[in-house]
Amino acid sequence: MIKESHISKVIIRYALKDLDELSEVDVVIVGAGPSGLTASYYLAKEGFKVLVFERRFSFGGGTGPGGNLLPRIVFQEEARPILDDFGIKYVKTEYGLYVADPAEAVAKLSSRAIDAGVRILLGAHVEDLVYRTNPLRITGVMWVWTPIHEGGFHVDPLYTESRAVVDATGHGAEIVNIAARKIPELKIEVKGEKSGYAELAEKLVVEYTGKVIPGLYVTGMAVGNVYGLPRMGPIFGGMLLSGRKVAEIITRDLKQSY
Ligand code: 48H
Repeated sequence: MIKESHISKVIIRYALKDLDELSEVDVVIVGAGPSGLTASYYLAKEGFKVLVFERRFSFGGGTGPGGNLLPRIVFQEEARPILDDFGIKYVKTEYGLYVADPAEAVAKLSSRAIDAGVRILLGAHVEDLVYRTNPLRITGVMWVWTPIHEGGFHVDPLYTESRAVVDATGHGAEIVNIAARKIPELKIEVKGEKSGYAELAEKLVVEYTGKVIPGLYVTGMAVGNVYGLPRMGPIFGGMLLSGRKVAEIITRDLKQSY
C-alpha cells in the first residue's frame, strides 16, 4: 500500500538528514559546470567531503549547448587523460583537436563525480560568503533555494562551513566578486574577461587557476574574469585542466593544514 503521507515523510526525513550532514564539509564548490564537476571528482577521490551548489536544476553549466547549439565540444591533446578518467568518448579530427558529445560529457562528468562521493545540491543559489579575521580567510558560504532567490523574496539564507570554497561559477565569477565587494580588506581586484583568443586563453586559464585568498579558490571561466584573461569559445580542455589543477592545489593545502 502506498500512503501519501509516507511519501512526504521519507522525503522530509531523508532530505533533512542530508542537509544536516552537509552543513559542514571539507570543500564547497559553487557551480556544476565542467570545471566545478572536474574539481569535485578529483577532490572526492582524495577522500574529501565535497558539496557542489548548483543554482539550476541541471548539471553541466555551459557544456550542454555545445558550440552555438551544435552538439559537439572540442578538446585539445592535453585534456585527453581527463576525458579518459571520466570515460568520455572522443574522436580525433584532421586538425589534431578532439570532439565529443556534450550530452555524454555532462552525464559522465556528473555521474563519475557522484560515484566518487561528491554531493550535488541542485536549485541551490550561493548568495554570500562566511569569513573570519586573524588571519583573514573564507570559511564557508550562505545559500538559499533558487526559487527564493529568483522570486526576490527576503528570506535569510543558511550557512555551510568549509575549509575551502571554490568559485566555479563561470563567466561571472560571482563568488570572487562577492568577496571583492563585501570584504574590501581582502583587497581583491577583479579585472574582467577579455575578448576571444583561444590558444592563449586555454593556456592562461590553467596557469592562473588556484588560490585567490586563504580559503577561496577559483577555477574555469571565473579565472578569466578575475585575472583579465581572454575567452576561448567552445573548447573545453582548459575547463577540465583547470578543475583538476584546483583540486590538486586544494588537496595540497588541506593536507598541509592537518
Ligand atoms: C550556485 C551558480 C552560481 C551561484 C553560477 O558557466 P559554467 O559552465 O562554468 P565553467 O567555468 O565550469 O565552464 C565554462 C564553460 O561552460 C564556458 O562557458 C566556456 C568554455 N566559455 C568560453 C567562452 O568564450 O564563452 O558553469 C557555471 C555553473 C552554472 O551551472 C551556473 O548555474 C552555476 O555555476 N552558478 N550556482 N550559486 N551563485 N553562479
